[in-house]
Parts: sequence; C-alpha cells; structure tokens
Amino acid sequence: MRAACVRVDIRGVAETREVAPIKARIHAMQLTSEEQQRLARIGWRTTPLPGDAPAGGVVARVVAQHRAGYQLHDGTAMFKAQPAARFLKRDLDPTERPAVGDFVVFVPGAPPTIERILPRRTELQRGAAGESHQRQIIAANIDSVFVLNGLDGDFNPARIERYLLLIQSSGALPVVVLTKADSAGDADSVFAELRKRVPPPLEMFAINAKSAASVAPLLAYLGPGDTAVLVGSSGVGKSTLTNTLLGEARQATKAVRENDSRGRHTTTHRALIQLPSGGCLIDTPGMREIKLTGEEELDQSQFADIDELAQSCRFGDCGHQSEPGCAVRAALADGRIDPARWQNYLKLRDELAAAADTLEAQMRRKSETRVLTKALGKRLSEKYGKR
Ligand SMILES: Nc1nc2c(ncn2[C@@H]2O[C@H](COP(=O)(O)OP(=O)(O)O)[C@@H](O)[C@H]2O)c(=O)[nH]1
Ligand SMILES: [Mg+2]
Ligand SMILES: [Zn+2]
Repeated sequence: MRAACVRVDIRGVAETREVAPIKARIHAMQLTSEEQQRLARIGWRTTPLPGDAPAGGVVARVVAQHRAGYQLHDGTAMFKAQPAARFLKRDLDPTERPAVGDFVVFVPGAPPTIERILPRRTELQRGAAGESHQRQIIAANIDSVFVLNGLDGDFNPARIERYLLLIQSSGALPVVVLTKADSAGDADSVFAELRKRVPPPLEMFAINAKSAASVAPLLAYLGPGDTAVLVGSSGVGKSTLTNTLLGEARQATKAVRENDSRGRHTTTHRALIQLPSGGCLIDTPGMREIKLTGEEELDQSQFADIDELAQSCRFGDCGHQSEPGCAVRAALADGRIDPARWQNYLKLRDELAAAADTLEAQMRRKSETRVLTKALGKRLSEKYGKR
C-alpha cells in the first residue's frame, strides 16, 4: 500500500504514520488543469468526481467495448482495460456497466482496471433485444443523436419517429439525417413530406454522406467538447458519414462492389472517434430492434401535439372511433394531423404503456429484494451477532 500513502501526502497532509488500509486505498479525487485539458480533447465536461476514488486512479473515456474488454482513451492515447470484478456480476443491471462514452476511473497496471463510472450527463438507452426486460446503454455522455435514414428504399418515417421517442428520455438532442440524397430520385419532396411528421424545431438534414461539403452543416454539433452518436439501420451510411467527417476511410463500410465478398466488413461494435473538428462521434452497428425502455414520455416528445389533441376530445375515455366531439378525428379530417403519424403514435403509445408496466414491476421486484435482503441480514445478526 505504498502508493496509497504517497497519494495521501499529495493532498497536502504530511502523513508519515501507517494509515489503515481501507482509508489508504481511497481518496477524494481532483483533476489537475493538465488532466482537464487532456480530457477536454475527448469530450470531457466538468463532472463530479468520486469522493472515494482508488489510489492512483486516473480518468479516461470508454471508446470501445469488445468481448475481451474495453478500449479507453485518456486524451493522449488509446489502451486496453478490464472492468473490475464487480462489473462482471451476472445480476448487475447492464446499465450499471461501463458503456461507450462513459468517463471512468481506472487504475493503471497490467491490465489497467476500470474501477468507477463517473456520473453520466446523458445516456441513450434502449430496451434489450429479445424477451428480457432489461435496458441497454447505446452511448453515454452524448450531446446529440444523429438519426440516420436513407432516402432510398430504406426510407421509413415510422422508424425515425420510434428513434425520436427513444431519444426523448436520453437528455441528448435528436437530429434527423437523411442520407443518399444524391441517389434518391426526388429528395426534396420526400424531405417536405417527412417534415409533416417531424415538425420543427427538430433539425432535419438531407445529405450525401460521401461528400464533405454536403455533411458540413453537421459540424455545428461536433465542435470541441461535443459528442454525437449515430443510430440507424445497417447500410444507411453511418460509417460512411463517420469517414467523411474524419477525412479518412477509418471505419469499414459495406463494399460497393457486388462480387467482392471478402471486402464486406461492416461495423461490429460501437466506437468513439475523435474528429478534426474537435468533437467526438460514436459509430454504431445497425440495430435490428429498437425497443422502448418504458421511460419515454409522449407529452414531452415530438408527439406532444397529438397527445394534447387526444386529451381534448369531449369524452375523457374517447376511443377516437365514432364518439361525438372527437378532436382527433376532426384534426385527421381537415389534415392537421398526418394519418400515418397518428397510426404510429397509437402503436408506440401502446408499446410504451406495456414497457412502462414491465419497468415498474421490475423496479418493485428490485426494491422488494432489497427489503428482503435487509430483513434477512437483520434476522441473521440477531441470531448470530454482528458479522
Ligand atoms: N450514394 C450514396 N451512397 C451512400 C451514402 N451513404 C452511404 N452510402 C453507401 O451505402 C453503403 C453502406 O454504407 P455504410 O456506411 O457501410 O452503412 P452503415 O452500415 O450505416 O455504417 C456503402 O456502400 C456506402 O458507400 C450516401 O449518402 N450516398
Ligand atoms: Mg457501419
Ligand atoms: Zn377522440
């Protein structure tokens, strides 16, 4: 525990006597101005530091997660790290594990070990795929989320709306990015049509992801200290956009040549990349399933207008079918709301209600387990004394 003693000395207390091991291992963390400048290069913002950091702990950002471990970046270099054992516990909520975009405290060594996750300023989550009702972090500490959709055959307004709802509870700013504007027949009219479903102030861009001039407006979200994450189906142009913003072909993109099967790499994991503009961009693999977490709020989302309308019907329990005084049917009839947007609202509303129920039940179970564990602990200590 030599290092621990030294660390105590650094805090200005001339501490020469032996310190109790548990106290020596932790300290209230502070960053030097050099450390802050170094971290600013990878999107650091002032973040509360732990009062119980391990001795020798250093702050870095998670830039990638592989099956074999994590890649961290400290603003100067990238290196591999392993999570501390408690992050690997099977019953740990996946959102409590280090995720791409997280700032963490690691202890150097062979290998460096991630000991703490610093409080996240934002986090983009989704419901985990499959039957499990857990949530998964897509990216942490992001300022904006670029929702990519191709203006080609992939074009899907309902999917954009689903993403926007998911982003609503993240704390980050959604930005709709329509790719392949160069190869779409009638990009302008598709853009105008979509505007009816994705009204301002939400920002929406139509771009050619391969052209630096065309993607330039997105740089407004990628200045020094900013972090953005790309979401959207596979093949929509996330890695192409990353490379164009980067100015080099670093991320593998789907091969254009059809008979070249060997060259067909695609993005296999999330990766945080530093851009020349000073911002950070997180490229992700395509997501097959975009499940709501249950925490989204329709009245705070891009559906707020519809939500309000549906509550202004004459009858509180209006089914918006044949009831008199139905504000929704009136708005549908005179074109104030888009019918497809209304249908998607209903679908997402039901899905959200189901997800929220599951989430609530899960929370209840969790707190019951905690109460039970506490009660059991109390009984044991009464029986056998404090342990
Ligand atoms: N013409 C055109 N092709 C694009 C555009 N964006 C992506 N592509 C092509 O679409 C394919 C898939 O792109 P990729 O970046 O790998 O998609 P990802 O799976 O979202 O990362 C590649 O062949 C790209 O060259 C665009 O804006 N215009
Ligand atoms: Mg990709
Ligand atoms: Zn109604």
